Amino acid sequence: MQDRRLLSDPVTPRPLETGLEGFHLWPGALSPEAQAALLAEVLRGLEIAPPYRPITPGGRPFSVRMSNFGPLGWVSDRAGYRYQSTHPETGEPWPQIPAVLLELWRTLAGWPEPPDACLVNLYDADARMGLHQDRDEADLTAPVLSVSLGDTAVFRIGAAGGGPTRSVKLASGDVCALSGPARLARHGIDRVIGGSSSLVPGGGRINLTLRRAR
Ligand code: MD6
Ligand code: FE
Repeated sequence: MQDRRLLSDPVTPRPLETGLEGFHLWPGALSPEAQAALLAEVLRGLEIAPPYRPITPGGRPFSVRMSNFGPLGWVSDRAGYRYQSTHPETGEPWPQIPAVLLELWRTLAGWPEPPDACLVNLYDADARMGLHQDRDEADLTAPVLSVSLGDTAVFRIGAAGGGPTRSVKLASGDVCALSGPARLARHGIDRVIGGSSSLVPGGGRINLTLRRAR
């Protein structure tokens, strides 16, 4: 069991004000030691469930590579977006969600049930993620909690209904949540700032999003 001493001490009890109701940001929620421990667990999981490059339903490859942890994983292919219990290339079940992530969810998500899915996004310096909404989950009132490791990303977010977007940097160890009125916010990754962190061997960024898929 991971305990909260692995979180930065003290855990920021209240998130930074972001100006978008329901979008919460906890800069540096994970201490450098906790980031290194989590990264080691993530890399072990990725040996079981190797990162792969999905394609959009329209047939375009993502620039981000993906994998998943937990009972369910988010996948995209010609048939569409969905959650499934096995890796699309190996056919094997996804590995367990690392304990420190479950602890973060308990501490920060404000949701009674644990997550049943954790999407792992891997970015090299050229990868991006277009503006999207996370709406493939059964209960769209449950939050999505995001943990960033490695190079800093320029995250873009705007209200669900449209209008202006703003950009927020997500650095290694930062945690953010889309909840309440921001649960269906449009968001994406404009770019990754190569060389901004030395955490991930060989560089790059890993983002972990915890969800309630079912
Ligand atoms: C990323 N994040 O940070 C992409 N989704 O690489 C997301 O798509 C995301 O940060 C839902 C909630 C929070 C997120
Ligand atoms: Fe998302």
